[in-house]
Amino acid sequence: MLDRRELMKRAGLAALGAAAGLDPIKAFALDTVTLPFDNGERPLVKYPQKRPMIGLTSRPPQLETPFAIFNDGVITPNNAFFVRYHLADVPLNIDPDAFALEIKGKVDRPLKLSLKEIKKFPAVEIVAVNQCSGNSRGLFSPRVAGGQLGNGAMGNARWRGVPLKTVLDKAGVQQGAKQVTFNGMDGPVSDKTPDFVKALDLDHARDGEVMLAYGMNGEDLPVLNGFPLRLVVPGYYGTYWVKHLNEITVIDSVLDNFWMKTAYRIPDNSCNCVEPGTAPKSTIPINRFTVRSFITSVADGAKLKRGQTTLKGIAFDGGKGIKEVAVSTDGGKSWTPAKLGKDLGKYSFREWKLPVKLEAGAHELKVRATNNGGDVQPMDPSWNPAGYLRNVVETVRVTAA
Ligand SMILES: Nc1nc2c(c(=O)[nH]1)N[C@H]1C(S)=C(S)[C@@H](COP(=O)(O)O)O[C@H]1N2
Ligand SMILES: [Mo]
Repeated sequence: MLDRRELMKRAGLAALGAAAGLDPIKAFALDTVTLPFDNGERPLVKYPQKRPMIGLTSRPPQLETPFAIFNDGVITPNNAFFVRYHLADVPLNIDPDAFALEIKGKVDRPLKLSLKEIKKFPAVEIVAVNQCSGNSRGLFSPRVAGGQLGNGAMGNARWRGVPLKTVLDKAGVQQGAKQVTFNGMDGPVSDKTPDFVKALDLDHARDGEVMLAYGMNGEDLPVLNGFPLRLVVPGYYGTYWVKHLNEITVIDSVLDNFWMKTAYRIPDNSCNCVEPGTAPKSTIPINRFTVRSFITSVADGAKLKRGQTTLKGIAFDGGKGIKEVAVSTDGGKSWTPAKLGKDLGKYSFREWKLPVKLEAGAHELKVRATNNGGDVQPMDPSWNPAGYLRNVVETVRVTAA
């Protein structure tokens, strides 16, 4: 017998599948927004389980979070969380009862675990930011190829699941194993496109923090965020956070497919950057987030009442944790430390607030975060050919009257 809740859930999934046959951007375009770069006009689109989101592509669906949502709180609601896919064959009708996760390769006991079995392992929770490597790519100058994203390809959620280590230990990793690979249920529409498979080094995969997550902010994962199971790799760019994860393989080599060896690589030097317009001599796989901060309470171009106002925003980094956020209201000449909000862990967005006084006239507001490792956001943007790692100090121009 299916209970009412389960029936509703299945009806929702069926509706999602039906909607996938349409072109959601044409069918549900509500309005448009303009991101702050050339050709930045985007439709606001409505997908099942999502509120209106900034549409980048429809096949596969790629959705950005409207930036104002980051001012509502440090946890990004599931229905506003960004969506990124590479391959057009997105699995929208997964039956959770038939779902199974396979663990195979260089293990003593290959496993096939149902969702029920996975949920029987002791659960852990972690608040962590997921951010696409290409977040803010549209702001690069000179412009770079790839999805032209504003700042909304990031989000912060409380993930619930099982440490990957638990499952790897149960399978028994063999001597000589080097990496663990992750494959999800989505696939290419043509077999010329390589399937999306990512890898982590074995030590990283077994660090106890990398998680097989089935829960997000107290609910099941939304379909478009990887229902029923995804990898969560705290502090690391979203490319490793494989969705609809159903195949884990332990290998005794280093994965050299397109997604590891060609795509998602950064210059192999101390700044992970090159002279704009040039190519790096050598590259490494992208890894941890750079430190970033944003003002969320006022938008660029806003008109404010002169006098006292409280600025508010978020900061995060790749896992050292935020040490300080400083704010400038005079274009970077002088800086004042902001008050940090509640600490939800070193992988979470950290709220900051600062009361400031704005005289009548134009002001350049800037925000700059420093992490516990002493990494600080640069005043000038650095550049790399793929448009990754953007973390220049953000500027918001306002007028007070
Ligand atoms: N199965 C699958 N998982 C995937 C991808 C994908 O294309 N297929 N894209 C990755 C990339 S590049 C990002 S940024 C994150 C985005 O996660 P989200 O869509 O839940 O926001 O998913 C990752 N996991
Ligand atoms: Mo991504």
